[in-house]
Parts: sequence; structure tokens; C-alpha cells
Amino acid sequence: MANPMRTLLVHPSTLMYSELYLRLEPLGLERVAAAVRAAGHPVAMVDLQVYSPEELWETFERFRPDAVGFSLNYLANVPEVIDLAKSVKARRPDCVVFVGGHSVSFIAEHVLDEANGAIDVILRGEGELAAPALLAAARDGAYREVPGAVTGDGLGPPPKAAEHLDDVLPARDLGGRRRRYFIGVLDPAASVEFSRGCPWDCSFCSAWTFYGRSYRRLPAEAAAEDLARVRERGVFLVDDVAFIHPSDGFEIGQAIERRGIKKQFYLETRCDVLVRNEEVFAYWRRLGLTYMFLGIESLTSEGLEAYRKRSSTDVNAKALEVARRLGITVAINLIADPDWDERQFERVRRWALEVPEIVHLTVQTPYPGTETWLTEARRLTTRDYRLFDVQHAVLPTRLPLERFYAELVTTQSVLARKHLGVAALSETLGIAANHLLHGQTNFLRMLWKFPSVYNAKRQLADHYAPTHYELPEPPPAVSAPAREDLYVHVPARLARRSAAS
Ligand code: B12
Ligand code: SF4
Repeated sequence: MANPMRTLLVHPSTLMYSELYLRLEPLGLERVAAAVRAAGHPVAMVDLQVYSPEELWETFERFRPDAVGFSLNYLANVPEVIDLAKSVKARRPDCVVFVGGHSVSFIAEHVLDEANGAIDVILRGEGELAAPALLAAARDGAYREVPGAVTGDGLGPPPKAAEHLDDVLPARDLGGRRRRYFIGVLDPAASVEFSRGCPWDCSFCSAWTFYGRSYRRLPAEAAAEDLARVRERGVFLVDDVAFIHPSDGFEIGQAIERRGIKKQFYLETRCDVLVRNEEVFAYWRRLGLTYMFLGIESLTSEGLEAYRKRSSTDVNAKALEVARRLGITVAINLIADPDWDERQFERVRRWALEVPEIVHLTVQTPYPGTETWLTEARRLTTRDYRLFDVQHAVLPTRLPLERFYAELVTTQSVLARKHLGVAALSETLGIAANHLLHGQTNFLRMLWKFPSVYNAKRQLADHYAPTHYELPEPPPAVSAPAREDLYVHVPARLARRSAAS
């Protein structure tokens, strides 16, 4: 390699309100790190979820990078990343600063402007091909030739998706402090990706717009190879929707069995997929599938319709029956509509106490890259990035905001008490004691932190904190948004059509 670029990759710190339940390894950044390393560049990585800012700057001085790349999957992390980029430039103005990840891909030009010269390039879309291409171009500053690049001088060619997900496997060796990663009782937990993308098109979600409604998966042997490299017994599967095709689950499962790999798995899937493909989930139950997220989102048909969930309340109920029959612990997500009053919160509380599942409540939030950003964002009451974390209301609430948060927090604590309260206490303490024996305190800390994190006054006060960076002005509201405008990776069919015209 003629011009190796010493590259430091950085993940921002944990989101305040989710830190309670999880802290997961930065898998996307580890995949980018592997691709950069495979291209011959020396790489270091710092995850601010588990390292302090002081430790980041120590690594910066010791490693002396030529380039620093930040991961920006979550909108709420935008202010932190812009400030870090400014600190890098203040320390070393000639260092190339680049940023990539899910959320930043939808608002690249705006973030570039807000950073006021501290960010040289934003790479939209997947990073495995883009990051090495950027580093190859960096010495000459020829960023405009890099797929997905957005610079002060304009846009590069469209982003390119990796053809084979197994060309690189995540550089898990670069992180350190892996015992700090956990999700609920899976403590510690590693993250693994078997497939990428989602063919559905829910109106509140940007997973499908990012990947252009595509779906790819790792070959079974590569998936098993990656899993074999993971030391932790707990494994969180980051796939948008696990086992859409039963054959995917069976082939990967058999490859895992052949290697004698034994893990405890946590995954996320859709209710209709679980009902349709029960046999593959039953098989995975035998392989160690213990926990599952199901996005139910709404308890009413109108709600499901509005979110274009393409599922029904019947199918959702059946999915819960299937999971119960299989003995899989389910965490359900419901979306709290800012239009809710006390009655709807009460209805959710009653329902949640009737079902054995863990219930999470998140607040409906129009993110750039979603259809709701185009239909709802005009009504935003704030553009403060830090409030776009699905725990704050950024749309007008029917109840006075203070009352809305009081209801939200009451509901969150009812839901939490149900699982951490008297009935669940003996089981919870058993799990906690077992973790302590193994020196794992992440889960135990979570048990005590709840009241300080979920606090209606604190949530309200967040709205009055000084704002230094804001989301872009939303575009004029439309009732039927053009999908082509939303995609980061444009679906092949649309790309062919626009090339032909
Ligand atoms: C798995 C997942 C989770 C998991 C684990 C999250 C974690 N911390 O690891 C769980 C279920 C726990 C979770 C929780 C939440 N999530 Co989530 N999650 C995802 C999901 C489905 C996949 C992410 C993933 O790991 N992908 C696999 C890896 C390999 O891809 P990747 O990280 O995107 O990295 C690639 C690119 O982004 C890029 N890239 C990434 N970093 C960098 C850096 C550089 C320098 C470059 C060049 C490129 C680059 O290259 C990588 C390789 O191609 C995404 C949807 C999606 N499909 O992206 C939502 C998503 C990211 N989550 C979302 C949300 C809202 C949340 C929550 C806030 C929800 C909540 N209930 O509170 C929490 C917050 C979690 C937290 N950080 O504290 C939103 C983000 C919205 C936003 N605009 O901010 C998304 C987009 C889903 C959606 N609704 O549309 N999440
Ligand atoms: S919410 Fe789930 S099913 Fe719907 S588009 Fe997003 S990833 Fe796909």
C-alpha cells in the first residue's frame, strides 16, 4: 500500500434513556474497521459507550491518526459527534474527519453545514466499501469520486452496497471492555448480524429506506464462523427481521450445530413472520433462542393501518401464543401516540398487566428518512436532536406536555415494576446473583437506576436545555410522499429505470 492512513474509528456514548436496558457492541463500526484494515490501513477503535472522553484523547495522542471516522446511527448523538469532530480539528487541523452511519445518511448536507468545516466528508450508506475508498482518495482530497461521499463541494456517486456480507467479518478484537456490553439479562452479550435489510415499508421506520427495501444474508458457513469467534455466551442478533425465509434460519442453524456452538440468543422479528415460520423458531429455541423483540406497535387495527404495519391484531395475538408455546420470553414494543390522553395510557397499562410479556413504550417520532418525516414533521414542537430518542415528545401532545410525561413515566414504571417487582423478584434476584458471581454488574445496576432515569420532571426539563444544534427544517408536508426521495441505497429496479431515462 503506497499511502496507508492511520485511522481512528469512534462510536459516540450511549443514549441516556436506553442505557438502562442495553449497551451493545458497535457492530457497524467493527465491520467498517475490518474493511479499512483489510485495505492495509492501521486502525484503532474507541467506543465511548465503554471508554471515557479522556481515554479517547489519550488514544488520539498515542495513535496519531491521519483520519478519524465517527459512527452516527442515532440522531440523538449528532451534537456529541459534531463537538468531537471540532475537538479533533482543534488538536490536529490536517486530520481527515469523516462520519458515516444510519441517521447521518439522511441529513448529510445539513450536518456538514452545522459542523462548520470540522467534518470533511460524510459517507452515506453502508461503510464497508465507502470507508476504504475514502481513505484511498484522502491524500489527494479526491473525495468527490467516492461512492456515497458528501462534501462541502457537493456529492460523489450514489452509495454502493456490499455485494457479499461475508467479504469482511467484524473486527471484534479492536474494541476491548467487551464485558460491558449487555442487553437485559443477557449480560455480557455480543452482537451478530445474519441478514441485512427489510422488504416491508412501515411508515415510522427508516430501515427499509436506508437499504432500499433490499434483503441480503450471510452464507451459513460465514455466519457460523463469525459466531465461533464470539466468546460471550449471550448473543444479540441485530437483523431487522430475523428468519424472514425459514431456509435462512435452518441453514445457519445447521452450520452452527455442526460446529457445536452453544449460545443464548436474543433476536427481533415480526409477528407475521413468527406465525408463518413457527417451525424455524422452534428449531432455534432448541439452539438457545431465549428472548425475542416483537414490534406490535399498536393495540388497534387503525393504529396498525396508520403505521402501515401490514399485520393485524389477530396475527399479533397469535404470535404471542406461538412465543408462549415455544417458551420464548418476549419483549413487545408499543408506540405511544402524542395524541394519547389518560385513557389510552390506562388501556396500555391494563393490557400490559394482563399479558406475561415484557412491554416497552416508545414515543412516536418522525425521523428523517421515514415517511412520517414527510407527513408529520411540519408539526414538530422542537428540532433539538437530543430529544429525538423516542423517549421524548417532539410532536404536539393532546395532554399538556407535563401531564403527558407524567402518564408516560407512570406507565413505564408500571411496566418495569411488573418485571422487577415482587412477583418477578425471586427470579430477578437469582439472575442478578448469578451475574455477580461472574463479576457482571450491568444488569444489576440497571435495576437500581430506573427511578433516576425515568422521571417526568427530568424529561420535561430536557426540553428547556440550551440547544446548540438542530435538525434541518422539515420539507413542506405532503400526504403521499414519493418513496424515491427517501432511499439512501436506491432499489436496483429504480436505479435501472433512472439510468434508462
Ligand atoms: C439492532 C438495532 C437495535 C438494537 C441494538 C442497538 C445497538 N445499540 O446496537 C436494539 C433493538 C437494542 C435497538 C435499540 C434502539 N434503537 Co435501534 N436499530 C437497530 C437496527 C435494526 C440495526 C442496527 C445494526 O446494528 N445494524 C447492523 C450494522 C452492521 O449496521 P450499522 O450499524 O447500520 O452500520 C452500517 C452503516 O450504518 C455504516 N456505518 C455505521 N457506522 C459507521 C461509521 C463510519 C465512519 C462509516 C463510514 C460508516 C458507518 O456502515 C455499517 C456497515 O455497512 C436499526 C435499523 C437498521 N437497519 O439500521 C435500528 C435503528 C438504528 N434503531 C433505532 C432506534 C430509534 C432505536 C432506539 C432509540 C429505540 C428505543 N427503543 O429506545 C434504541 C436505542 C439503542 C441505543 N443505541 O441505545 C432507529 C434509529 C432512528 C434514528 N434516526 O435515530 C433505527 C434506524 C430503526 C428505525 N426505527 O428506523 N436498536
Ligand atoms: S419496523 Fe420492522 S418490519 Fe417495519 S419496515 Fe422497519 S424493520 Fe421492516
